[in-house]
Amino acid sequence: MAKLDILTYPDPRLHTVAKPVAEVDDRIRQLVKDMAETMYEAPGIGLAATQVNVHEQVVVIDISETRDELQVFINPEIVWASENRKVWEEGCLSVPEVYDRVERPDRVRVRALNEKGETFELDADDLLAVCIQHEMDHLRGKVFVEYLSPLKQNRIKSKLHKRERVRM
Ligand code: GNR
Ligand code: NI
Repeated sequence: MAKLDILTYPDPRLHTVAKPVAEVDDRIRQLVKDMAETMYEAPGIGLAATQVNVHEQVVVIDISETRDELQVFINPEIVWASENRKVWEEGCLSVPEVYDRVERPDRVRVRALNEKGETFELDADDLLAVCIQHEMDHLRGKVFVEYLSPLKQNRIKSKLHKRERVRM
């Protein structure tokens, strides 16, 4: 097991588009373990491979209070999204200390592969729906702050550059 380094916005590597996983093999299962360890230690409720500079379509999520309900999504696709949208206050491990409101479909149906390479479908609402969409954005090279106004994005960039300089 290994804890991985998380890229910080505005690192250009966060805008890389992830490739589909060709085969769910031991290499991918090790990546899933390392990503889970990294997410739990951070701590966060989700992590996309993009954030640890691996550009393949792998996501881990655990929204449980007890932190023992790991969900793995390989090559996830949204097969249905509700017309109804909802605003949620989002944060991101790649954008430390920034929280802001993002509007997204409030329910989604996702199709993905599990760690065994089997296809499954899942209906998600509330926090799980938000988290899956947030992680799938990472795989497309999109960070949640890109939904905010250009003014806010510039403020966040300068705040994180300053933070970098003092090595917080
Ligand atoms: O830990 C996380 N919390 C969170 C809160 C609201 C909406 C989305 C998230 S995901 C985030 C972890 C992360 O950055 N995943 O990419
Ligand atoms: Ni994130």
